[in-house]
Amino acid sequence: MARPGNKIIQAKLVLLGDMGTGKTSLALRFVKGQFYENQEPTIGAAFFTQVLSLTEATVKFDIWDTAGQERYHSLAPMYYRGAAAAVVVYDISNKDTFARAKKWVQELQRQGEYLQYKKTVLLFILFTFSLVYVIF
Ligand SMILES: Nc1nc2c(ncn2[C@@H]2O[C@H](COP(=O)(O)OP(=O)(O)OP(=O)(O)O)[C@@H](O)[C@H]2O)c(=O)[nH]1
Ligand SMILES: [Mg+2]
Repeated sequence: MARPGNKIIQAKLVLLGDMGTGKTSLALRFVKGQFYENQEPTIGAAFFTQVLSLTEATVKFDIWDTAGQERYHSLAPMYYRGAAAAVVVYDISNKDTFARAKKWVQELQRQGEYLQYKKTVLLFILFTFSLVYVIF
């Protein structure tokens, strides 16, 4: 809930990474505090919102959770365009997903003009249940 009189920041956040690395699980944990062992793969992309009330400001997150399957790769620019931050996710037990994460970082750096700020916050998230708050 927004605090009365508090500054409101609207921020688009995009989750990127290989299939099965836990993007949707992270989003669901952040937004609903839930976890599903049999989480279905995302088709295309999923959208979530979450409001974070801080002392200085209230942050309204628009979260785009992209699908990691290769066939959806070409859709990605639609979701990272105008994003304030990108969270790149990989599975610590799967080396290939780390290589894929590095490719995402390179793509974001190449496509810098798509992003809202030149200085994009890039985070590598390990395969854990940690709750991630990205503030910028
Ligand atoms: N053990 C364990 N399993 C997890 C964790 N995070 C996610 N999973 C499981 O891993 C599987 C894939 O998780 P998803 O959140 O669907 O992964 P995703 O990155 O959204 O996958 P795509 O939508 O296909 O790109 C699901 O069965 C989850 O339950 C974790 O931290 N630990
Ligand atoms: Mg997913």
